[in-house]
Amino acid sequence: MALPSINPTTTEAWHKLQSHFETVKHTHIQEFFAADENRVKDMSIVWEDFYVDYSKHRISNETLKLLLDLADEMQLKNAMQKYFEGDTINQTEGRSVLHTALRNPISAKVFVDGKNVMPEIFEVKHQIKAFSNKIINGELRSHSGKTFTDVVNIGIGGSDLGPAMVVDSLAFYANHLKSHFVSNVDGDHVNEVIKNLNPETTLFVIVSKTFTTQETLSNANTLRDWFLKHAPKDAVSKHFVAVSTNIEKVKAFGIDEANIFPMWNWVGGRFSLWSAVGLSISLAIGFENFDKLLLGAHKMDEHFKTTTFENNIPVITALLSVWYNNFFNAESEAVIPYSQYLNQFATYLQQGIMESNGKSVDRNGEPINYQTGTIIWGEPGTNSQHAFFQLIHQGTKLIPAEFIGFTKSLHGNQDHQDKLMSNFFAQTEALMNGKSKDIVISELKAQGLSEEKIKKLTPFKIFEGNKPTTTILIDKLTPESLGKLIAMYEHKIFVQGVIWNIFSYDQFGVELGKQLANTILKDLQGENTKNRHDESTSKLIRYYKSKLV
Ligand code: G6Q
Repeated sequence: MALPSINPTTTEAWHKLQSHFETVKHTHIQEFFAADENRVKDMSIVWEDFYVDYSKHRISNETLKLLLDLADEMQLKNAMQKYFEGDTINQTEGRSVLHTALRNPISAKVFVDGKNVMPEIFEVKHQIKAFSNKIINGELRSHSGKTFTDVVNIGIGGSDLGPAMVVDSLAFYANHLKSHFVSNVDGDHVNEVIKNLNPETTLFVIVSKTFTTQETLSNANTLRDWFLKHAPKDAVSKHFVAVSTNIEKVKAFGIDEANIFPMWNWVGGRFSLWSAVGLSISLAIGFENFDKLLLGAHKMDEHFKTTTFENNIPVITALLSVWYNNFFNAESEAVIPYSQYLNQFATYLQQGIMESNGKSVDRNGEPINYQTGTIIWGEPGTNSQHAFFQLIHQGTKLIPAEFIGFTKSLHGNQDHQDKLMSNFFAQTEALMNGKSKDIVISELKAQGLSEEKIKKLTPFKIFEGNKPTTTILIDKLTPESLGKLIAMYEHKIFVQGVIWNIFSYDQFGVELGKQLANTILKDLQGENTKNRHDESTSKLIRYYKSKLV
């Protein structure tokens, strides 16, 4: 059954939010604090090992109430039920959206077309477990009898970003296998990776839901050709495995059926790391850790499903984002993890968030007259403080930011950890409070500057403050807590899609790129096509070809 189609701007809550916005848009967060001594208590959520403080936002209790009313009017509760129960909420592709089922316990029952899918999910999980255990402990060996040393994940988009981010984020838990990721069709990518590989001890995992993706198949072919220069033909079956829904195409590539890890079309690419797409994760950190990642995500699913909206982390973070996007007209959001391990986290989120909610047609197929998908970006602190923080502090744009930190460091160097976290706390404090003219002047006076110099410098040294941030403080970066964090963002995406009345689970914009490149490839590779391009493109193609001769 489909989700209802309601234009959010026609709801009562939206109208009230609009007039409420006019009354609070200039209020400083400090004024909200001054007016409410319970603010931190009321605007923070403690759940398991997560502490989420959203008090440093440009909201009052009234704002929050109206945003929650908006969620009710948009029938969020009902939509959530449809999401978890496998209704065809990906309506434009006629599919359920069931990445949540992948992290369910075996006792759960989830039906797709009248069939409980939990048994097959667990069958594949056992296959992942058995295979990764055997590769890690050396039971499964290379064609020449050696233990594997390296694993290459060949995939792109959803078949690359999730596993690559998790493997990187959980490097602390990694075993002896070295992980590599080849994604770009740029041949320099695959060739750089090849430089570090020994064909005799390398396992290749081809990940492609459709097994038709140009980038992945080109890279897989190049790696197989390279491999076969060093090994006999029948060695392919020992060194190449695949994750796909397209069993026939995988077999045609030369991979044994026993080496195929199935997935399902009710798992969207960008939400697929919990399926066999996560095989590279299981190989890198062991199945037990992979399972803990899934457990963490499942706990977040339960939190999302069962917690009242006012204490519900994905619901609150999504509504705050709607508040800035649709009322303050903020264009982007920053995600700043204070952990070097989460170096790829924002890049990973960019796909999930921007591919899902970058839509301009509503669920009736009508053009939308309000803003949808936010632009998401970020880099780890403290590095980013020395890069783009200037613009967040003193630029002209409003950029709400989510700060993610961990109370314990993994290697246990407390001096570094205290320094890291003092920056973490200091930044959100400074973004909120800014620095007033009086303080700037007294600081400059203390430095002994002349009256004239002080007058000149003061405007540049003032920080307006009033920059909103959410602080997400987690005990420790573990497979389980990372699973919770990723699932939190998955549900945030879902909630925003419901509020914006869009279909979050298709990606026709991505598919367009796949078609266009195939057409131009024929022109580049000399086929005498009758393809017509605009003047600019035709000239660019001619120029490119002229340089090749
Ligand atoms: C994700 C998208 C997209 C997809 C890639 C790879 O939601 O659909 O990023 O994951 O295009 O597709 P294949 O797995 O089919 O190769």
